[in-house]
Amino acid sequence: MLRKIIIEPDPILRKKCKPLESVNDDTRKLMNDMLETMYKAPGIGLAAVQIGILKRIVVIDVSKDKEKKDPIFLVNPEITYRSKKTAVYEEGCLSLPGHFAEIERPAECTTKFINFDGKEKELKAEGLLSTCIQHEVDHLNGVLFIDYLSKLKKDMIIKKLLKHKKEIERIIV
Ligand code: GNR
Ligand code: NI
Repeated sequence: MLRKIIIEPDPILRKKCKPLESVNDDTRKLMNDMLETMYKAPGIGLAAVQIGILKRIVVIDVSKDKEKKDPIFLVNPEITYRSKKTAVYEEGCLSLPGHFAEIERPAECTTKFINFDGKEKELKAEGLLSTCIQHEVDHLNGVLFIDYLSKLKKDMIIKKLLKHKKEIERIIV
């Protein structure tokens, strides 16, 4: 089932998400909905909070080939290692449509998480996957990439998004 993606500014995106006690069929159903919503957008990652569910769940697929899907499901992800070396990527966010910025983060990270089958796993990542994992874990803590920009740039983006939201509201109502 396709879900609606929440756009900034929205207080939901600033909430801290709750860890899951277990992975059951409802969790798996939700993860499949998240994946469908992410592919349709299209995006390379999605946190549950972006569809209004305050749980620590993330889906990611950074595979280039659209034919060969390679989804990753992360429940209760915890970054256990961050490299000193950093990398800069041009980041986008499905909750900040039309806005992009270069963000510097640790180049490599290791993440402990529970997978689709409910098993505990660890994943060492570099490149775009590493950046994406850090971007998604930020979502679970109510953090967006614009929080790393100057107040001026951040406020400008929020203002534009708010204007865009109000215009859409005006058309619908
Ligand atoms: O689709 C997305 N692209 C992206 C590009 C660079 C760094 C992070 C991302 S994640 C983003 C989808 C999204 O908003 N995930 O929360
Ligand atoms: Ni995002």
